Amino acid sequence: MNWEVLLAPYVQAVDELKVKLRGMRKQYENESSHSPIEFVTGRVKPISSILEKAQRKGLSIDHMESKIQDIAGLRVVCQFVDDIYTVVDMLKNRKDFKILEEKDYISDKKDSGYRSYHMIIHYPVETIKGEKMLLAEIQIRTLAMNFWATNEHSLNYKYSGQIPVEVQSRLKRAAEAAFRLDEEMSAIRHEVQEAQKIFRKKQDRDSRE
Ligand code: 0O2
Repeated sequence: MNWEVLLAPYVQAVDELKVKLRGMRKQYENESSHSPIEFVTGRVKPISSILEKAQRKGLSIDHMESKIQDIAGLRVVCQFVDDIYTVVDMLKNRKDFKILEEKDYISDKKDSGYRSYHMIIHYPVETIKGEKMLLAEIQIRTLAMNFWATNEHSLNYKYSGQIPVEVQSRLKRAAEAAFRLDEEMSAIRHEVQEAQKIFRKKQDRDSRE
């Protein structure tokens, strides 16, 4: 298996999608309006994780590309929960990829406490051999959801998926706390946005002086 060849279109897809999603944020910035996108990250799944997932799902090498939907993974992090749905609507209106599946783990959180909105897309990549359609996953979540998921992911890695019960219940409490944090921030959203607008104007003035 030549991994470099197999993964090259995924590297290209992640690079292109990062530029496109970051471009959306930039356009909001240029218009001095609140961006529903705080930041965007992307990664190609490490080979060891692809193999581990293929083994866990009992997939042969031939079926990996069609069954592992997150070899190319993008993450859009937002300030407020409402921003997530604004981003979802914007992504639905785009013409450069097709949405195959949506999973709303926000209204329907996972047992672990995980919250996030997932979109599986069909994305065309131009290669020297023509167009290649591939799957990519876009995860959209708030800063609070991201903080929780990043920490839980590290703990899962540390404990090889067998997080001790005591730590698990703390994580569940932390997930609820993150959820309440999002709710409280949503309640003062307009105050926060106004303050950020004033602050941005001040920064613009300072940079011109
Ligand atoms: P990584 O290391 O982030 O790439 P599954 O069969 O459950 O593993 P599936 O069916 O492809 O995955 O889709 P699902 O459940 O929507 O999860 C896809 C990705 O969402 C995961 O990829 C994680 O990135 C994230 N995710 C899902 N559930 C959890 C969770 O409980 N905690 C955290 N921290 N992240 C989660 P990978 O391949 O598992 O991991």
